[in-house]
Amino acid sequence: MSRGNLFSIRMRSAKSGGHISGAEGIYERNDISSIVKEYTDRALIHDKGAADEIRITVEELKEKPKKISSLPLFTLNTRNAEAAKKAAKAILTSIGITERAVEEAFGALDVGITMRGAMLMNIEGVRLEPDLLRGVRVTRMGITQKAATELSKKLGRLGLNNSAVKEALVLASKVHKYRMVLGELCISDDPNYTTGYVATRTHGYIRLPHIKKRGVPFGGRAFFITGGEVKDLIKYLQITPVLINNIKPCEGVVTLKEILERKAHRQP
Ligand code: WAQ
Ligand code: MG
Repeated sequence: MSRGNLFSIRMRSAKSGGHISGAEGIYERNDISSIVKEYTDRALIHDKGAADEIRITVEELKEKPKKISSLPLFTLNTRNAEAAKKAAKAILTSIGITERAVEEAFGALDVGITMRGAMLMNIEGVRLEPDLLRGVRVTRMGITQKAATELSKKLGRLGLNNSAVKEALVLASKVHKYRMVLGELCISDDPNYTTGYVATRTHGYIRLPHIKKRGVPFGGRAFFITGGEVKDLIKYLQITPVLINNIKPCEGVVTLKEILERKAHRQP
């Protein structure tokens, strides 16, 4: 990325007041108009229907973005929601998150209310976000053009080069850079997108196919967090600009056993 000030560009679209889609990134001034067009087009053509309201924010960053690597990506061959939940539980409990907390998260993602942001849960499953209806939105993250090209290439080999995967990986990579965050569970709110993921710093970003049944119009995110200042965490998630400039390996299908064992090798 060349010098000059960078901009956070964010889009949110709605239809009859309900959320349709969102997208965001960090870009150079020269790219603003083409990105605004791309985001607008995306909002107008969506599985959930065409938006009747599109909000786009273009905001110059006052702070230089922190440059980080993406999490390594893996896929499990979970065949149904039950298998996906079992795998999520095995991975998240292996780093000290309680089974109860994982159950709480799945329960909250299944009540049919879609929050704008993520839940924050301690390892016992107690909710810590100040606004329980809205949650905490992660914003001001992006990926450099060079890293985006690299990521597209790596995902393309796996047949996964789509914006859902890329954007979720960018978001998760920002989130898990912060030490207070131990794990994440994500289920898309898009009725046709049935693959979710769990992420941890040690295991990486692990895709869980069939985590929900096709047609379910809600989803959500939970960040499992450990002791520390929640206010500072929220500030980091919402305000601190982060740019992915290096891509870690993106692998094909692996077994749960491999994920759990590999973690052991990576531990210091
Ligand atoms: N910050 C916090 N929470 C968010 C954000 C954000 N920026 N954006 C979305 N959420 C929450 C919100 O509750 C949504 O309903 C929920 O997450 C799901 O968001 O590798 O598409 O944008 O194939 O629907 C996973 C990709 C795709 C898995 C996830 O999420 C893969 C996806 P969606
Ligand atoms: Mg969605």
